[in-house]
Amino acid sequence: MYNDKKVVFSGVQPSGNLTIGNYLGAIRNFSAFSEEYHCYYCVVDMHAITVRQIPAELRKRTYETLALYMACGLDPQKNTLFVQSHVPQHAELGWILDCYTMFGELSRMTQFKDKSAKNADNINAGLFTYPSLMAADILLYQTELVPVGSDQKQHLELARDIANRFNQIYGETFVVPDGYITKDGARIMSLQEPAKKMSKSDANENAVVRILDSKDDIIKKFKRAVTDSGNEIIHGEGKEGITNLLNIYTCFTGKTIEEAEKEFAGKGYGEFKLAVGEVCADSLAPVRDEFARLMADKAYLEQVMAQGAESAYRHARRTMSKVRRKIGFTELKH
Ligand code: AQP
Repeated sequence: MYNDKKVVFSGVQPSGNLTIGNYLGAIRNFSAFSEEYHCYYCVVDMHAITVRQIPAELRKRTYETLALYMACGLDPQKNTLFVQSHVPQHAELGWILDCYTMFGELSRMTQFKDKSAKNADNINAGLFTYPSLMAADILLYQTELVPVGSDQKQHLELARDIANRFNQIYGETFVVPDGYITKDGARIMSLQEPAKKMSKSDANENAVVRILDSKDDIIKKFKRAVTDSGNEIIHGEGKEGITNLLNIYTCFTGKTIEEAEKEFAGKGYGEFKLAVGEVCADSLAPVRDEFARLMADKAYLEQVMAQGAESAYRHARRTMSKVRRKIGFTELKH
């Protein structure tokens, strides 16, 4: 515990322009914790390099992701907003936890299988050990709660297993974290292949709606969304495309699926897709405006980064000193 408040931690990779999946599954839910918890929201640039990045792009997206956190309502005075590589204890604990994570456990991770298939020419060790670095991110701050989309469930389970294993060997060291996965928004699917989750690094631009897309682009993408050969706007099996659109619509309007189905009963796919596009674009408009304002003030973003790194570093250092002592590393005496 830190300042007597329980801790919330979550992160987003600056590996592309963020999508409404990242927004609805994760970032939008972050600010609800700011009053009650000590919140650490991290731009996880070290995770991003498990896939080859263009350096200038990575740098730019790191600033953008931080600005998006704030544009989505995270006040840097109430939340610790920081960049992972600015706090070296992430790498340090990541390595230590690698030694408490089993090869078999990592081999079972579906994200590793998916990303290896997508990046067959660069299946590096970092891609494989990604989950133990993620465990380090979380455990470093003695985190109680991790708000994430449902695709991170498996990694989170592994973080819990690693924490329990470490605690069993050395006695209480880490808080064992719980996931916080909202029911709606937990899994937004691709607009072109609704069986696949929407991913910011998808090569097909029509599959992905980005938080910063213009209203015109958002509407165009929804108009092109894959549906099915029927004509009813209802959710369920065989209607994966429509189910995804209904889910997105309800996330932005706060309506239930049943209410949305009733609203569009007897209407055509075209009218429905346009309505989803409109509500999505209009809901994101204030985020886009605030993002543009923040990006124009790089000095302020750098100030937030520095302040966040300092606060995260202070907490991370305390956990690391405990971990180092427990595993038998020697102290450097001055
Ligand atoms: N489609 C999604 N639906 C709901 N939540 C999602 N998240 C990601 N995609 C969806 C949630 O967003 C947070 C940040 O994700 P990340 O950047 O750490 O990595 P990711 O899960 O690998 O996201 P992407 O968009 O698929 O990135 P790339 O293409 O780089 O791999 C997490 O909480 C995640 O659950």
